[in-house]
Amino acid sequence: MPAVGQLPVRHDWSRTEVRALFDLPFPELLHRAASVHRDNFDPAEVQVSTLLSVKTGGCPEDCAYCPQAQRYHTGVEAQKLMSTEAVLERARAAKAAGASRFCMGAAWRSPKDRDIPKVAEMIAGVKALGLETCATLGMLSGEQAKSLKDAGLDYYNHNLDTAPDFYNEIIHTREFQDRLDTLGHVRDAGMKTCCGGIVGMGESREQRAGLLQTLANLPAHPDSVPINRLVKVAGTPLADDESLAELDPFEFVRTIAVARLLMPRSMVRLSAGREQMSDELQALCFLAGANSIFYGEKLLTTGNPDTDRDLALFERLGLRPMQVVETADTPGGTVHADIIETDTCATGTDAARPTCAA
Ligand code: SAM
Ligand code: DTB
Ligand code: SF4
Repeated sequence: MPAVGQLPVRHDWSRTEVRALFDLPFPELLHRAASVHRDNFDPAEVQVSTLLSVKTGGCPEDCAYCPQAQRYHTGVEAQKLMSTEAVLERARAAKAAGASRFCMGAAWRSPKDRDIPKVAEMIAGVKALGLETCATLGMLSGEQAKSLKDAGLDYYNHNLDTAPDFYNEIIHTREFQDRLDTLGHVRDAGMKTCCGGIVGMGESREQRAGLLQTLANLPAHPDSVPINRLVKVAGTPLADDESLAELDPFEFVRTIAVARLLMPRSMVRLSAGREQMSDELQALCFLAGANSIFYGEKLLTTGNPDTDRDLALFERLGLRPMQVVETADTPGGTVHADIIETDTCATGTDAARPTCAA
């Protein structure tokens, strides 16, 4: 069992402090992040999630990166909500392939109340297979969050996406505050939060620092922090913007490292964009503290590395998938074998425990 982290979990990071971490010499930043990573986790373990789009395309929102927004012409074919049996078939296959968490995504601004029983049935079915459950369905009301929790939902993914002061460049159909409100409903319902953002959308380093600062200063650190590198899909405004420069790969690694330093006990997920990354870049991300990936040949609508490539990468790097175990202390839930002592620190109710709080 790795030692419990020596650094206290803080929720009061200033922008100047976060920016100073970003500005460290690269070797120094990586050394610090790798040290904090091993203080809190076994650095050879990577949590493996599989993603399935259970309702694709036709979304009314205007997120400038998203291939599923109806208003952009991206070639994504809209599909209605899948049947529970079809979802369970995919979940069984994901489990057989070694995934420990199954995440269901829907291209909704927010679910309608009449959608909730259907999604609840899927969640209960996936849970019964012994997988951790995660969903990302857009904005939720407090009542909807409670219903999903009652159905057995472990994690809810809802991203801040970018810094508060860059947000209006990217999304106009909902406010930053709406996202914070949904995260509050998810925490209040007792679910774990999965919340991160996208980099490479033309934001500055200062704004990347702003995104991570906002995540780390939430009332509880997100249990999972997906860091997505923009996947440019033709037809979306960001892909069609010829003036948008590629993000320097080392800047992406810096973002992972700073996320690890600010949120030492969270799972930091190397999320969208892996298909376009070299093995060496991914290895640097694991060194910088990433310890979770999406596994399987598709994300929601875009590609992900072939499973063979991922298995070979794990083999070459000596990494192994993190196991989950059922425990009596987590009724209806699963806990990562190696993070039982630290995991609850990141949840709202336990954030005040002496070992968790600043
Ligand atoms: N509609 C729901 C919502 O927006 O919360 C759930 C699905 S949405 C596709 C989930 C997340 O995927 C977004 O918040 C964004 O961070 C990420 N995402 C979508 N398109 C992406 C892209 N082209 N590149 C990187 N990340 C992307
Ligand atoms: C997250 O932060 N990244 C995932 C998951 N949460 C739902 C989604 C990435 C989507 C990439 C574009 C696509 O495949 O449509
Ligand atoms: Fe819709 Fe979610 Fe895509 Fe935004 S990110 S357009 S809300 S599916």
